[in-house]
Parts: sequence; structure tokens; C-alpha cells
Amino acid sequence: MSETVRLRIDIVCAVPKTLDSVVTTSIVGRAREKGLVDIHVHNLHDYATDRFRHIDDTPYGGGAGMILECEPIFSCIEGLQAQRTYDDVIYLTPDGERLANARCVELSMRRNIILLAGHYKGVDQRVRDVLVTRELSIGDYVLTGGELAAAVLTDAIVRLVPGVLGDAESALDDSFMNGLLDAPHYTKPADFRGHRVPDILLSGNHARIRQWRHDQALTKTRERRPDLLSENDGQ
Ligand code: 6GU
Repeated sequence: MSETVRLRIDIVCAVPKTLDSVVTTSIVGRAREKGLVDIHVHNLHDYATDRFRHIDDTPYGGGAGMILECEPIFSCIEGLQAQRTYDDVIYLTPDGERLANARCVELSMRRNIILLAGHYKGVDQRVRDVLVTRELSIGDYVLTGGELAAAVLTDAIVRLVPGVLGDAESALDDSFMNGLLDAPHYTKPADFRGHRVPDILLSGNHARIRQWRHDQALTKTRERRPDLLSENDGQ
């Protein structure tokens, strides 16, 4: 409760319910309770100007799908920017830069960020031209809305904020953190239905265990993601 807030995330979206569980449960919920991160979800319908609270309209030039209008998005985001300075306004969209670990690390060190989740066919281009500083996609597939992508990004960033993970080491050993996939893990029992834990892990020789884990990580990365190795030449 008494920790200082390191990162504030404002999520602007059309379907806030999608984000409830991510923001309130597990590690992200605990980080918020500890006061390490501050997460606010804003419903674009609250910024609609008509009494039907509509926030989207048909596209100029015709075609299928609805486009989120400028007015509610500008009103919400400019209202936030009047209260504090934001380092980034990030639009979640399948045609954005594909999210990778390095970007999550960078964003975890920001002070205030806004995440804008699109919906339907996306937002009016003028929102992107004027308000947005960065566009991110969470992978090469299409979701029905950006809310789940915003939830994924929030989870990935928050766990990297210093103090959020209990064991300070654990984020450093993750897949991707050192450019390699993670080594295999085992817990008790040492023999489960005849499937034995590798002897090396029971040996108590920590130098050899560290070497074994590194070798395993390297082998797995070579097999599954050789593209990661070409970026750091295998060590
Ligand atoms: Cl950020 N949004 C949507 N709607 N679909 C996606 C995505 C984002 N990233 C991958 N697919």
C-alpha cells in the first residue's frame, strides 16, 4: 500500500468488461494493491456526445464495418493529457509493430502510458495521425477487438515493473529475457510413474546445473526458434 507508483496505465476502450479480470486478479491485481502500478480503464461510451452513447459510424467511401469516431476518443485522451504528461499513447492494432520482449521491457520503465484499444474496423485515421505515438500488434492474427491485446500488453509490462514479481530473479530467467527460450523445469517427485527428473538437477552441483540449463535453453532455441539465435550469434 505504501509503495510509490512506478507506472500508471490508462486503458481507453469500448468494452471495459473484457479487462476486469486482468486488472483485478493475480500478479497484476497484486501489483495494483501494493501500489506499484496504477491502472485505470475508461469506457469510450462515457465520452459520447449523443444520448444513445454511440461512438462509431459507417466508413466514408463505403464498405463493411463501423469505425470508432474521433470525438469520444479525443475527448477522453485529451482529458487525461490535461491532468498529467504521458510518455506514450499506444494504439493496439493488427497492423502495428509486432510486440516483442524488448518493447515490453522499455514500456515497463515508463511513468504514464495510454493504451487505446480499437474495435469494429478500428478508429478514424485522424486519431492515429494526431494522438497516437506508437502502434502495436500482439501477433499475426486478428482479434475482434483491441481489448484483449491491451490486456496482454498490460500483463506483459506490469510483471516487468521492479518489485512486482516476488523473486527478483524470476523475470530475468524467462524465455526471451536473455535471447533464449527457457530451460525445462521439474518439481517433486523425482520419479513420476517411471519418468525421472534428470540426475544433474539432483546433484547439488550448481555450476554444472547452470551450464546444463544454458545448454538445454540453447538446444531448444535452435530447434524451435533459430531466428532468435541469428540476432545474438548463439551465446
Ligand atoms: Cl492489437 N488488435 C486486434 N484487433 N487484433 C490483433 C491485435 C490487435 N494484435 C493481433 N491481433
